[in-house]
Amino acid sequence: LAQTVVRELARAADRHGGTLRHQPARPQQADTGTRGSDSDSDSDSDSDSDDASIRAGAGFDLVSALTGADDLPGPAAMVLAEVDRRVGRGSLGTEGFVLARREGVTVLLADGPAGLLYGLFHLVRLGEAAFGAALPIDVHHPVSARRMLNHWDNIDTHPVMGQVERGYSGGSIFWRDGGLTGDLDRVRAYARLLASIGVNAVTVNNVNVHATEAHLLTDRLDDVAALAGVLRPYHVRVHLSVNFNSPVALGGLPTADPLDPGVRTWWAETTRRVYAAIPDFGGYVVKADSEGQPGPFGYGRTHAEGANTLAAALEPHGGVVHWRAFVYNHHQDWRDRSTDRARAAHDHFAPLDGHFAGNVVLQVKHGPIDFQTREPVSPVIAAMPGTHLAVELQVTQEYTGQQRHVCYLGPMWSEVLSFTPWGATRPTVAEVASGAAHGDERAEPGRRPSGQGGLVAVSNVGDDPFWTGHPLAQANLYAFGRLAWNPLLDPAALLDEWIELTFTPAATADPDLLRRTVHKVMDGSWQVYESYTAPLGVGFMVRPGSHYGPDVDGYEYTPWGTYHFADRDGIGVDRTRATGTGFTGQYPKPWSDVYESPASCPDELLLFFHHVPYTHVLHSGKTVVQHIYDTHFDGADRVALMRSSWARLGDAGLVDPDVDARVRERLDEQLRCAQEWRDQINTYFYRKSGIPDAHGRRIH
Ligand code: BDP
Repeated sequence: LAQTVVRELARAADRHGGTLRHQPARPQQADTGTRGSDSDSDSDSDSDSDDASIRAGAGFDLVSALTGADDLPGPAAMVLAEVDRRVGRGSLGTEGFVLARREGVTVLLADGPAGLLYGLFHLVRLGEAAFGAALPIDVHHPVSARRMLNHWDNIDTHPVMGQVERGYSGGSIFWRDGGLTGDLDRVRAYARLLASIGVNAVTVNNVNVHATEAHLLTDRLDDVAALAGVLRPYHVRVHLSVNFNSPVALGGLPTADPLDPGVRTWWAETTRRVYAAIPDFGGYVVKADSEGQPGPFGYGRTHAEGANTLAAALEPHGGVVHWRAFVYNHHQDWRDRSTDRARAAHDHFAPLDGHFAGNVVLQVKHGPIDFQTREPVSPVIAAMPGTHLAVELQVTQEYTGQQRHVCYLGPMWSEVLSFTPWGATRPTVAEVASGAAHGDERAEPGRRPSGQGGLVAVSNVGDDPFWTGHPLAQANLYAFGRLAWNPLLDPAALLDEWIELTFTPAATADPDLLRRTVHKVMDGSWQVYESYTAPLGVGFMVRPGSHYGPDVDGYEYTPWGTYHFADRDGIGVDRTRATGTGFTGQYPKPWSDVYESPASCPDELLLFFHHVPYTHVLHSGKTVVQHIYDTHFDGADRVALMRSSWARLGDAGLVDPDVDARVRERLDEQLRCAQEWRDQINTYFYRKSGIPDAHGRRIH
């Protein structure tokens, strides 16, 4: 890792025309307010560094100590150094760093190499500002300890799902031709990319663990170790998705009952071998009793009993189990309006709060259903104060345009992370996920994270030359990493960062044109996508299986639990306590009351919580059906504008021709598809309701 830091530093210095002088790590005294009193314990110090101290916040004299030090190997534009690792108030933590610029020298300090690495990428983000005027002391810590990507990659190509389940960026970046990829350089480049956005953990296989991939845990472990070796220098730990039935499938045991002593021994032994091969292995991710995956229910056990068995195997090695809360009945009777998929995760997991081991992290999708364009925040997030919790987002755009549509998700995630489940101003979802809401430390930028939990996202990267299929979908990966580091960051500002780092500025009469146009195309693209797809939070209406393009009734009479209940009189799912499924009762106040009444329910979630007549008047003043017509006409028109804005950029030669060609091709498809959505949705609701468009537009 240290070598990586030096290499990255050289690149950063190069990029900004700076001179690089590497200051070798030297023990440094952490100032805990008793400066000097215990400095003798660091007697291996080889310099006059006793003068140097670090105090986050007030008083910081290391910069002057270093710039004035005579042991520097010559004049320096930048100095990086490790301070000692003693924990105490004001210490930086494994991943934190502090940055300042004084007297022409940029100084970056961290407690260890990971912090230096993150600090270097921060310097790259700052660009020339890092080497210009003086910079005040700026302390950075990630808010969440674990910032993880889940790759839904298979080694083999699945007959229906392809190689990457819900992947829209070509094949897997890790696996090819039935084995480990031969292109480890690309994995290395990916690791670097992940480090640059602060991601520090990945799973390298699908949560649906098929037969071949199950063997990564045992006889194909060498491949995982090889990947871990490539990711390690970039401070990215490898985790594995494992199959709950592994003791039977791989171990030949007669059962996978988590309370069976033989099963427990099998997990302990298998895990010991994993750590022998990969000492910094992160842990397991488990999808159990979900969509056909085996789980503890098969043995009459609870999910806490299941998770704790795997946790016990990992515990001696410092590993964690990410146990997914995505558990629901996918064989539902669609005629039964009282069964509600939205309720399932809370029904299963809330009673288990407090029963999970300390190294279990319950991984909860941000919404109660399944990564729809608009959902309320999952009530599970507020229901588990005694459980470590990670919030799961979907960077891969399964339900948001499959990387053929521009849909910048930063604003959606920012909304989710800043949502306050108890109504008061604090804590936020981000604080619950970091562990701070229920721990003793607040999760704020500038303080070290305390919990096991964090933020997880399903990756959108594959072996595509643009990494993410749609070149503009890279911004989603970027925003995820940055928000996982600091959820308070502004998504529009993140887009600025990404634009600055991604596009090479061209000499033009209007140097800001590129930035302005990319903002114009992307800023509101989530709302645009929402406006031409399923209305007012009702969700789905997508083609079954592929989940791309419109099919209003595609899931309506299926067992999957995703219905809109449109009939001649109205639409929406009644999830109230008074007359519906009672789902609103899973929220604490005030949300349980806010969502219970159509009068207080936010418009954008109305049909998620209520079944209303087409003539119901929204807070906006429009009827539901007129809202549907208006948003669908408007959404398709806005895509046409996005397309012409982008074309002007390409015509002016402001983007690389390959990128331009790919984005144009995708915008053509987005426009075609948005019009298809518009026409099907509008026609469907016109025919159901018999209510014409108030503006006389043509609807069939
Ligand atoms: C759904 C996807 C499915 C995943 C599942 C999951 O359609 O492919 O396996 O989520 O999260 O959205 O496990």
